[in-house]
Amino acid sequence: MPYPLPDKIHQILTPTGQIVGDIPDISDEQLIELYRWMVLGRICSDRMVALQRQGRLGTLAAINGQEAASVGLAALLEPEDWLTGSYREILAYMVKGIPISTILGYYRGYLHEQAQFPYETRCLPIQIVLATQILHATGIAMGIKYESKPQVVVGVCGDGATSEGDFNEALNFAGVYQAPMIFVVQNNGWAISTPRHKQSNAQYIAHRGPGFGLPSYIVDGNDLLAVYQVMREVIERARSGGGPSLVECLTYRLAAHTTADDPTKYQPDEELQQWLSRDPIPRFRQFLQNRNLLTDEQDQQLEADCRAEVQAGVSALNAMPAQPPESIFDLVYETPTPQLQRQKADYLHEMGGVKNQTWNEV
Ligand SMILES: Cc1ncc(C[n+]2csc(CCOP(=O)(O)OP(=O)(O)O)c2C)c(N)n1
Ligand SMILES: [Mg+2]
Repeated sequence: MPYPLPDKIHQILTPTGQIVGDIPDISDEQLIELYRWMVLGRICSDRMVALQRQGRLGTLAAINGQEAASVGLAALLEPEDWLTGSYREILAYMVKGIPISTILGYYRGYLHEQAQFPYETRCLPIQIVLATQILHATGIAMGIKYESKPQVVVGVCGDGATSEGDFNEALNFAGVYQAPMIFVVQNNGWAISTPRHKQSNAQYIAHRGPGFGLPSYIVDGNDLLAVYQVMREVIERARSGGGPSLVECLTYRLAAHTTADDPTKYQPDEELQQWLSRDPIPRFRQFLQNRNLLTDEQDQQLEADCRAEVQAGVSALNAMPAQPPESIFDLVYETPTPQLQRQKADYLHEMGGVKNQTWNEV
């Protein structure tokens, strides 16, 4: 059997702050930088939910609880590497270089340039159709292999998305073509209200990798150092021609599926409480404090700086030109059908002639 089945959960830092693995070779400044990304992600996610509640953004998915996996999967990517993800990857996209204002613009339904992911970031747009981004990622990775470039691709999806044919087909293609591709599954236990055990009878999603000939890893997704360490190994292997890998990050969403969801209808409170005690941010903060790398004052300052950064993103969003609401009718067909033209006219009539909404500063 060339690839032993993974049966070990990689962990470096337990929820109670115990060090149980080798700390990766990483500077003190980088440790603080990784922590800052997690704090920024949590603040940004909370602010986005508040903006949605005020009617200033559309439906969106909070990332609370998944900050360690999000930062760890993106932190080691080079500018030329590619990242494809779902609606749950906003923090990973930020780490890869997408401005906060661009993400906010997307969630306000803006389509103009300032709300689109810049090409230089090598991020594909946020994908809502589950697992399709994994096929796109694999296609890009196969292209990179064909052109013998030193780039890698990280494709991210949730546990629910792994039940799609697309995910499994992508694993097969990446394996056969030995594409420089890293599959990352953010297994947060739920696909809206469908629990993980109803997605697959396998104990771990990573157990699927060896069946496709891929080295696979199960990682404590709330342990930033563990995710970082595994990502370093799989990225280096892919970049040096060693082929694709599958990484399953065991994590949990501490918020609703989206702003249109009420998890109290299905999520057992004991489960939530258990995972609240594994929150990746206090765990990493404690680690930094134990190493005398972060005082309470420095932590407060870091948080204030992150709030200011998110606020700057909101201000940049408010300075963007508003999207004319009728533009939703303009982008479906090159030549609109008579039905669409009628709908557009009715819509504009209903809107009372209001074409552009303006947003006051918040
Ligand atoms: C192909 C497809 N089927 C169904 C949906 C509706 N849908 C949106 S999110 C979601 C759950 C996805 O769960 P998971 O992959 O675990 O990601 P998570 O939201 O937990 O991050 C579903 C079924 C969709 N967007 N695309
Ligand atoms: Mg999920």
